[in-house]
Amino acid sequence: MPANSAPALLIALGAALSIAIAGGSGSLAQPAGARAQADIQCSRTDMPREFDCVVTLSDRRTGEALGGVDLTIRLDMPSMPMAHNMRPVKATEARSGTYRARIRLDMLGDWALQLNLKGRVRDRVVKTLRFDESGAAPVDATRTAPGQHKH
Ligand SMILES: [Cu+2]
Repeated sequence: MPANSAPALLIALGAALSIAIAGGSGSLAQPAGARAQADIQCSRTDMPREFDCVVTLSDRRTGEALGGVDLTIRLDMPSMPMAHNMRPVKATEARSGTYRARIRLDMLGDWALQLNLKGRVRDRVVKTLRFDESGAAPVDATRTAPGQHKH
């Protein structure tokens, strides 16, 4: 048996312990390295293919609202990557952690909304929604097969 195995184990335990302590104290400060949980709800407006979206951002670990984030939304149709050259939409913060954006789609159907967070928190979350005349609902992205729609 190697003579140094016991000290090595102690060092490993010490490292694990200090990581746990650092992780615990990290929740007290704001969120360097915080990961975002995003919820999005879009509703139709009076304009064709135009929707008002409300995005709620929170810290995935602590559940705290993520205010003061620079949020931009990119739009793409998963069934036709790059087919729609949509201008990214910058969201405005309505209240802490709640952001609004009005989006105008080329067509109805399934769209992936890529939420790009910068500033206080840097992260990227993709939500796929199905937009139709009545509004928008979440889509299981794995069920969106290519080639399902034609232009
Ligand atoms: Cu399309």
